[in-house]
Amino acid sequence: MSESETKPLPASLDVIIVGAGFGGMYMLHRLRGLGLSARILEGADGVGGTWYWNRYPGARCDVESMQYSFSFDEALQQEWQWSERFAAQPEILRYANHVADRFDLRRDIHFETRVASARFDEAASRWTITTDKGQVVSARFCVMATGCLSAARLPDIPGIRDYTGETYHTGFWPHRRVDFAGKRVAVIGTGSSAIQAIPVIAAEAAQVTVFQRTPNFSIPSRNAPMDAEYEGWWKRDYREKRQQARMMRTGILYALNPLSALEVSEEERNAEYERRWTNGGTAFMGAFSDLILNKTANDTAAEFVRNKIRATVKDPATAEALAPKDHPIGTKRICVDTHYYETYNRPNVRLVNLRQTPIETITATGIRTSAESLEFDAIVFATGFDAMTGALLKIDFEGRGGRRLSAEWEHGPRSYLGLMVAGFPNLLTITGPGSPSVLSNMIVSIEQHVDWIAGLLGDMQARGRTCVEATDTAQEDWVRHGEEVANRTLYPSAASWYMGANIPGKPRVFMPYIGGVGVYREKCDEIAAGGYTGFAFTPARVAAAA
Ligand code: NA7
Repeated sequence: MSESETKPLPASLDVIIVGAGFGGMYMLHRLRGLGLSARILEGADGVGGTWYWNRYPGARCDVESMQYSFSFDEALQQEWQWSERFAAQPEILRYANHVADRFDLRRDIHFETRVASARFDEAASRWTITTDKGQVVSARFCVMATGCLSAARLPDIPGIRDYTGETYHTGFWPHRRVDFAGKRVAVIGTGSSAIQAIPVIAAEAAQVTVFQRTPNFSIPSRNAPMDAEYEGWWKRDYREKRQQARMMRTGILYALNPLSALEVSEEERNAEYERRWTNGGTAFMGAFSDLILNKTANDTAAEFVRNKIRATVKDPATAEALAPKDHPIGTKRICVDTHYYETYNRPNVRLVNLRQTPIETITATGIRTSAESLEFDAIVFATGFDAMTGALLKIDFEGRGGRRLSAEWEHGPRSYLGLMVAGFPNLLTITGPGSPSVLSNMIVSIEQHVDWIAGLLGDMQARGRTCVEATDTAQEDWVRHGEEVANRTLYPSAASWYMGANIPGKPRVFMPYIGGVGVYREKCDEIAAGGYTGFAFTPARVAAAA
């Protein structure tokens, strides 16, 4: 009998939180502090969210560990020790479990329980939530902590069900060691997950064949064991450094060069790129201030990386196929790797360029392209996620007056601040579409949203308010503002998952807010300080409690 089966779900609560990743866990902790009754419903049998599911070989965070961790508790951040500059999945999952234990969160988490539907009862101002096990719970608030990259997606390749060998998806990797020794392995996809997994699989398998549709830009991580001096530098004044990170564009503290790539000489420009390439990681994109704004500036960085690929990969045709040319660098999430390009120099690794020879079908024993039939013992799908909206739209939400979230978002997600959707009172989304979320250090954005939501709920409690809803006007203004800011950048020019472009039929809308984490935080704080402008409350006017 699982832990959840022994623990009855109360019929009525103040708050239901969906998801026990970092967002859900911190939300529960904050709500306890407000004296609200809350439970988390979680589909997995453990905490960790993304880091519970993405157990593929080589899975690692692309934000440095000193910054990819909670900042809300000084003792926690001082005591926890990361072993590497960029933490690997098992260590981050250990950290998630440590947080759950340290703050005694498990007693309020119902594992192996998924939400099937949620209906808002206007008369009672409450959500009725039904789980996949048929349990029904009534809650005043529903907080979605379902993650932005949690609805893993298998491609629509003909014959996919006919294959009789082993299959894996990087986003729901089995919870056991997968043994590739002596096997012929196909990897479909070349996004962040594939780029991390391929070098590790290639070191073990007999053969690895990578099926690439679109190449991505990847920067070496230069991962290394944690440097004690560097850790000490962070921990000496962790609070202040975290505060600085919160105000950065991406929620990551690193040196952003204020200069334009076009106002320095070619020599200076390349020296800056070289310095950042040598240091490793996504800070490469901070080399100049206009890399995501100006195509000519961007081209200089893109060509620098293409030349690095050409210098690394020995076979010129493979190097050229790996060098991205159809999107500006950084407009699809930049990848961070450990020996990715070098892996193509191994005799057991081969790249199949699907632009030249597309996959026709998956067969019982392998993959057939327009040029050849290949046999495999295992196929790894590194084919990504239905990003940002996928996990939310899996739940049948019915808001005020029978409004359905799937219908409201038919032409793309619309929200106010990525926190609430008009027509869906008392429903809050942590790092929802319309907030910086996937363009940021997720833990920084999670903490900001959770703190803001806790502030809102505390304020409502103090004023005796029972219901909050984003107004249609505030939502429309926010969506328009989000579009305007996105259109000032090069981002919308790429067919990325930020745009919904990886899912056939998904509306092409730039989903995250690109105005910057610091700017966004200030807006949210200003809105709260102004009495929550753009939100309507019931009762509408009440004095603050003394
Ligand atoms: P991504 O970045 O969405 O990558 C998915 C990859 O799979 C990408 O290279 C796709 O090529 C490829 N793909 C998808 N469908 C197909 C089909 N049908 N045929 C061939 N190739 C296909 O997902 P990841 O898991 O790597 O990373 C997601 C995020 O997680 C990442 O940004 C980090 O934030 C963590 P395409 O580009 O569509 O041509």
